[in-house]
Amino acid sequence: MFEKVLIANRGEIALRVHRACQEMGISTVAVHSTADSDAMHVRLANESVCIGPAPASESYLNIPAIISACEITGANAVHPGYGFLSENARFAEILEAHDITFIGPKSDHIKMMGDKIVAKSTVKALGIPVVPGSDGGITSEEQAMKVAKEIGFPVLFKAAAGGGGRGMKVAKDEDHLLEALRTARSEAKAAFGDDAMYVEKYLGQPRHIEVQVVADAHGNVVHLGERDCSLQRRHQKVLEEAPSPALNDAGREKIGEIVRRAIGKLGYLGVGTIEFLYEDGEFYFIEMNTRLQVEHPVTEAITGIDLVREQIRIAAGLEMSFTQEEVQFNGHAIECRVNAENPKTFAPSPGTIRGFHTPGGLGVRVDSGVYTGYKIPPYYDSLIGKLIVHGRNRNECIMRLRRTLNEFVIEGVDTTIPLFKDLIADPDFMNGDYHIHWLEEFLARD
Ligand code: MV4
Repeated sequence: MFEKVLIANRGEIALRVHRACQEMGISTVAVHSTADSDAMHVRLANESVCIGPAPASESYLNIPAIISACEITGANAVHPGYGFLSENARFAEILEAHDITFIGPKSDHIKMMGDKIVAKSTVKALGIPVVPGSDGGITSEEQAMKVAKEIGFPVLFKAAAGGGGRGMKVAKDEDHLLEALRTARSEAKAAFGDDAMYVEKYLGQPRHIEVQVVADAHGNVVHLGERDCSLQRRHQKVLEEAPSPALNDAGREKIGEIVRRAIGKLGYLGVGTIEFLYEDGEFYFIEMNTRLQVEHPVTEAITGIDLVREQIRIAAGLEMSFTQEEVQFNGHAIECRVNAENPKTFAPSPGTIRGFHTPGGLGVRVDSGVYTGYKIPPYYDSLIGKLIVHGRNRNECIMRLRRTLNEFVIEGVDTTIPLFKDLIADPDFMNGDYHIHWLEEFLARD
């Protein structure tokens, strides 16, 4: 097992990784920018290294500085958290070249899933259902028109280098196809320097359901069920829950086993998430994430499995600590992403936290890197913390969530807590009756 792990991240996820390491007897190294000298992840870690100035491009994304921090401290492995360098194949390769273990999948798989066209054709060949569309990329405007007519309008153009909603355009009919394709292409070129595109049937009101997998180097592959992440605003997830209100045990078992078989054939290593759109009882693959995700705690809550611990075990060459047969899904969990933002306008609200009291009690988890007196810097994302609530069933979970939102005190900055109080009181939410556009419609109501 590793003696020392460097955590190449900040905020709540850096604390999350530190906690798993401590429980495994592993010493931790925090890295931080000059803006984060007083951050909790720096205080908690066994050692810390300043890796650069405030902008992430010069600190948390600064590969040479992070490699130097490993060499200075003698760290044997790096956990990248989410965001920043977590899906950077080159970072994983450079670490390996320095005999430092990247706690994550093989760089080939990161690269493969980073190209959405390659990802889609790869998983399709492994038996995962995909959205009907161009098999591979668009080769000409004529071919794009031919495919669109075959699958039927509306269609959606997507960038191979995209993800997270950038470089996408809907064409509602034949007359708008070329305009959509050309606009999507130029946006992709500007955003990613790569204008490779593919086209899919546009699904109008699907849910976003993702399946968690874990695979080790000994041939064990397990699925940990799904998370429903349909409640998003501008491609940012706001609230996630597990299990999905839209799925029953048979549906879960079916998609879980399809994913499990595919991931086994792929020879994937570590934790991963296969994202689907779900409409009219059918799953359609959209993307695979090769990292630990922000919303992983809802899966931990209903399975009792520590995903970061498993990541570290697997990276060290050990077997994962459970089998598919041992996985039991227990009750219901909901996560709220509490951001330092105005709950109506979503304007960022950085500043000093003057008062901070987290809720507690049975089935309550708060993952946060802030404290009273902490100054939220303006340079990074606005996540203050995640409130994760577990109950024996969805109704108990929602009642507990309401109770904990009322207990949560954060003074000095605006937060999205009031939004969650409104959201969970809505009858559609209570009934689990929502889709990927529902939250934006809810927010547009007066
Ligand atoms: C789609 C879609 C409808 N039809 N694909 C948006 C981000 C990217 N990861 C995939 N996305 C979508 N792909 C087809 N064929 C609608 C979306 C989409 C979306 C997906 C998941 C969660 C929120 C979303 C919000 C808007 C659009």
